[in-house]
Amino acid sequence: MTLTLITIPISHFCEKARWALDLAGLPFVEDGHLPIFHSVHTRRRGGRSTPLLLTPDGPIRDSTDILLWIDARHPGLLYPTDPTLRQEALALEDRFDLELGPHLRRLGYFHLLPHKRLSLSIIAQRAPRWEVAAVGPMFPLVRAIMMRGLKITPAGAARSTEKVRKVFADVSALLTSSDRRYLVGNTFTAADLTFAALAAPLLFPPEHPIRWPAASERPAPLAAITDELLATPAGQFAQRLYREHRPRT
Ligand SMILES: N[C@@H](CCC(=O)N[C@@H](CS)C(=O)NCC(=O)O)C(=O)O
Repeated sequence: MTLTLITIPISHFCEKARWALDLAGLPFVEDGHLPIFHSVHTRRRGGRSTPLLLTPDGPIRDSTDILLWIDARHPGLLYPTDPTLRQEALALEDRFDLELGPHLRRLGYFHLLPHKRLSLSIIAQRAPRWEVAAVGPMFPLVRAIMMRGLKITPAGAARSTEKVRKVFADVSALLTSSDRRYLVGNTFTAADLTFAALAAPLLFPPEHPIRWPAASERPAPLAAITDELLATPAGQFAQRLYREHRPRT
């Protein structure tokens, strides 16, 4: 079975799918592209956003659907087999997809995109050489399209900061109120994987497949948010999940 995962490699939704494929031990080829450039490839394959998984059953267009497709082949790997716990894991995953993913992305790009060299050092990883060569001179245009598409404004970033803080506070409360090691039941599930993968671009876990800029290169406001989130039980939890559950690619 040949699997291809079309990604924007820095995308945290792509990391969610990539982590799940790695966890299942399913071999796949990552076809990574720069933002904007990705759409030629996703549209050609019947999709739009990334991740897009090309399987013998057809394209799978959403990260949660990709995890469910993997789970159908490896029952119990990502979702508990107990129906109540399974629903709990799916509900948390949905919440993180809606309330953490887009807001953390807006916040991260808000702090990153003003810095061209730093931005390129992150978003150009795992992309084809010609795209990397082309994006240099086009960067102001790419940045403007991304800022408009993702509604990246100071007011939007401030709202997104509060949304991210709220999710971290809720996850911290869930973990500490019942002294849990995982969010659902007592095993690692899609809920844990989703939280850690979607939080990663602000926490910079070293086990992540992207090579992060050194702490000294990170813009000060970004570093301050990272420090704040890492000091929470939820931030520590995400770091532990990367250490203990993220297979090396
Ligand atoms: N609900 C989707 C969200 C995926 C998503 O937002 N992907 C972004 C990258 S983080 C993307 O590809 N955006 C570009 C586009 O939509 O064309 C999923 O879980 O897969």
